[in-house]
Amino acid sequence: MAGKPKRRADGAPVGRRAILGMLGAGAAGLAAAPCLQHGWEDFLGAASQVDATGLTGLLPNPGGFRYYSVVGSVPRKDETNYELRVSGLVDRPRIYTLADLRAMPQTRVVHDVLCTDGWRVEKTPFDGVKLADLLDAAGVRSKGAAVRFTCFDGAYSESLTLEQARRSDVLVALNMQDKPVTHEHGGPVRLYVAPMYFYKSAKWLSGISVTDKVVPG
Ligand SMILES: Nc1nc2c(c(=O)[nH]1)N[C@H]1C(S)=C(S)[C@@H](COP(=O)(O)O)O[C@H]1N2
Ligand SMILES: [Mo]
Repeated sequence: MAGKPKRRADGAPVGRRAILGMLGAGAAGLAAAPCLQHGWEDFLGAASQVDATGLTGLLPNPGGFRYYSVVGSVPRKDETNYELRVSGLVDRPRIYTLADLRAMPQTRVVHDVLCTDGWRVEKTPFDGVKLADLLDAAGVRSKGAAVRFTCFDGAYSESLTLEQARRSDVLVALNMQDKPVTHEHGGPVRLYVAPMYFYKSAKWLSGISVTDKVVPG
């Protein structure tokens, strides 16, 4: 991971650590250095191991969050053009608008946000639709075992097992800190996977596809 950045067939870098804007090249190199274990773990316990240098505390850290994107510019979407496509191994594929999502029952999850780079934002509220509700509405077929998420940045993807995806603290989030998710934070709709490191919480969410196995992001 500290070696050559991976590239897609079209030449676009796919590394998730392209930290744009706020971090200079030196700071980005520092942030990219550790290759940490990702996964389903007690990240509160793991947090103390993440920032061994203490240097990340010196980096710009507005509101505790850092801006991440693997691409330089991301189109802006709002209620006029946002779409979320639920597809794959389901009986009832569907495209949701922002209004559709807002009309569904909303769930609030408050948890600490933790990035593998060592920063944390305590007790951050997110509100949105439970991913489980969207999966139930779609009718997951018996071969479905995992869920893949794609983004309208055109590059980032992530995935969960179906079991992880069905947890009640996994949201298709419309609000973050009691305001609509901003473009910078992946709005109008981002995934929020409360029990896992924040890299799982795909920003600019545009696709949810049920697959027969986990497709690594
Ligand atoms: N589409 C997309 N989603 C993404 C990322 C990204 O680069 N692109 N980075 C991930 C990582 S590593 C983190 S820590 C969080 C950062 O979210 P923020 O920019 O709102 O702080 O988004 C996650 N989701
Ligand atoms: Mo992250």
